[in-house]
Amino acid sequence: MNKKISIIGVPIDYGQSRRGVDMGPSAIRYAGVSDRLEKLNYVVNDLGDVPVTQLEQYKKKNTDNLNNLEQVIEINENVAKTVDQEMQNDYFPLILGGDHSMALGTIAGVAKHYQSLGVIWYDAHGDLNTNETSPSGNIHGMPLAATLGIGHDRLINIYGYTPKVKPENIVVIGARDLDDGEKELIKKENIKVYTMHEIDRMGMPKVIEETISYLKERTDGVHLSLDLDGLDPSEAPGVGTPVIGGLSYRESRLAMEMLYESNIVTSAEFVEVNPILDEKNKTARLAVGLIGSLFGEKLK
Ligand code: 4U7
Ligand code: MN
Ligand code: MN
Ligand code: MN
Repeated sequence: MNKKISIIGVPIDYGQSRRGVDMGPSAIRYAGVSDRLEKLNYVVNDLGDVPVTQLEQYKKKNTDNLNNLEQVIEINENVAKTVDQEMQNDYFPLILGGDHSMALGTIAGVAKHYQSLGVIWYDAHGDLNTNETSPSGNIHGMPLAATLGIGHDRLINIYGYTPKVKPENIVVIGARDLDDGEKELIKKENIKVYTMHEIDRMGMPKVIEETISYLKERTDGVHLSLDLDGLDPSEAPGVGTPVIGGLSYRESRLAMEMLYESNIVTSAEFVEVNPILDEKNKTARLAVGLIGSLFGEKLK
């Protein structure tokens, strides 16, 4: 794994409706992410946060069933530029969120560095809505569709190009709350999805083994997009859209350890940590534990 890591905070909460997720990057830093990585002998460069204008300074607005569209676009253009720059300087981008709409920017910045980027979407949700299928108008439910080039023009064209990722290069892990439009899209584009049902039947080791060999065959880099709501809310309560019946910390840690061993992950983001909804920063601490595992920490 790349021994130089850039930490980039994205304190965005415009992509959803619950305030507080903008404090996610601070909470993860407070839980000790840099120390943890430095102990593993990485050079860690914390760039601070991508600038975000506070919502109070804007008038809340909905355009074509897209809440806060202008703010989300503006921030994500900056996210893409920052991520792109860090990759050009040979740093592994580790992006902390913030609501999941930030994946529009992270993947835009990452994907241009590869011929055929793979994406692991670790999440209770598919985030495969468009403004036409979304029941909420919240953009954090749309970024994966947008990276495929599906959805509103403004969302798919972030950082000036589309599509960013091919549907056959995506693996969704942990899904248990998919909207009808998302299910249709999964079928139509033949997207690989491991729902909780499959994970329960197969076990996490098999799911990750399959994911690794599937992505190794067809990609030259892999972005991990981990939404903390993929974990069960009994363990990770600090998220805005919790769904019961989720992955355990232990399963998730194992998944990260296996990904480390495979050496396929080339960029990563940990998103949707909401300290206001959390219990004593538990969810941020889980995020740091998962980050440690992804970068090679083993508790032995
Ligand atoms: B997250 C939802 F309807 N699908 O689109 C939507 F259930 O980034 C939730 O995964 C989206 O947390 C959750 O609003 C987005 C809803
Ligand atoms: Mn989610
Ligand atoms: Mn998500
Ligand atoms: Mn969420």
